[in-house]
Amino acid sequence: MKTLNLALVLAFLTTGCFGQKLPLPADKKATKETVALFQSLYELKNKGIMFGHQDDLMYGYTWWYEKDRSDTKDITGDYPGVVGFELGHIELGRERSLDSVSFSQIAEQIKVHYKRGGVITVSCHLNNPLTMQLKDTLSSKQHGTAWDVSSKEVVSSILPGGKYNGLFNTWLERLATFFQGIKDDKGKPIPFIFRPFHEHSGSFFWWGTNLCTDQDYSALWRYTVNFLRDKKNIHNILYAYNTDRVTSLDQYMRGYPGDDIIDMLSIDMYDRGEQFGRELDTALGFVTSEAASRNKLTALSETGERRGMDNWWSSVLLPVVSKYPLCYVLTWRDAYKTKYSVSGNTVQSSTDDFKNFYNSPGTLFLKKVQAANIYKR
Ligand code: BMA
Repeated sequence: MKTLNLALVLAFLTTGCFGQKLPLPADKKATKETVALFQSLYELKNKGIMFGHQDDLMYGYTWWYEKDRSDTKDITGDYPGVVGFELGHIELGRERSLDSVSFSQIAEQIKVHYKRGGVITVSCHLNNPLTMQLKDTLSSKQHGTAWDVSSKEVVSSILPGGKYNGLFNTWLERLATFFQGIKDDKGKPIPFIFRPFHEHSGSFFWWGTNLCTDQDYSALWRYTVNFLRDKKNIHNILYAYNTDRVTSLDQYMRGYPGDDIIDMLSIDMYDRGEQFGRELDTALGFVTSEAASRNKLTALSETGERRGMDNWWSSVLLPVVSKYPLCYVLTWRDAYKTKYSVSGNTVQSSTDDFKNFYNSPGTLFLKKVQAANIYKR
């Protein structure tokens, strides 16, 4: 009897309740805070959906790197629960990203957002390691960039045995060095979600579906994670698998690197027409149920309104996403004075609707995420 009681107490302590034991991240050596983040997000996805915004703390629609500023906060009085940061060009050893953001300021703001109790996600539009070595015969703007899809040999060329494997290792070293510097005040690694080689189902990046075989795409993922996790001993990363718009689970899973590599099944979908709501509904249906069967997290990791609607947040996005256990929805960057901004704040009515989204009981911005204390369990 005593043994049984002890077993029950232990079960309570490890699961936090008498329910099912919570799953763990793919990295068996994940740090305590990384495990806490994974498990908190796993639970939180059933309670509400976090709002995320790319580069929210770095610049906005009319400002550039101002202390504590955020377009989201300007409108709602609250920061996003999730902030996205972009590392493209770190591989080249540059000081600023492809969006002209300083990497040291990115590191600083990652720390700030972590200290506030928010979630960090990192994307990376890596240059094209193969074509950037070649002369640009057409002088195209995309030459040598992540968007350069002029060769189908890129992924195989950077895998072991490929001509540019050495170069790719150098790039991964640079990424690893940046990641190793992401620490809190006590010197502990800050956990974050990393979403490399994103939107695989599209063919607009050199790692896209039509640009490499599914086997090579999967090998690229495995090689990258093995490098960062096993070779460089980095254990504060949750890895997000990601596609662009897809219409079936088969299409979604093409090139999936495996449950021992991936922590989150995510999808990117922008609203470019009336069919968006239906398509998103279908896609989130199969992505979230697949994630549940594999004990993984889920997110709509990029989305945005592209039709000029002023009530998109409450009439299109919210009704669909609130049907599913998603950790977060993230809208892309408010590039300085561009057409699209987090709120559509060129249009007052859209800003008002963003406030409706903020005020919905189903959405979680930073204050609610802080209350959940996600890094401690
Ligand atoms: C894209 C665009 C680009 C940007 C890139 C990385 O979707 O916003 O202008 O350089 O993301 O942030």
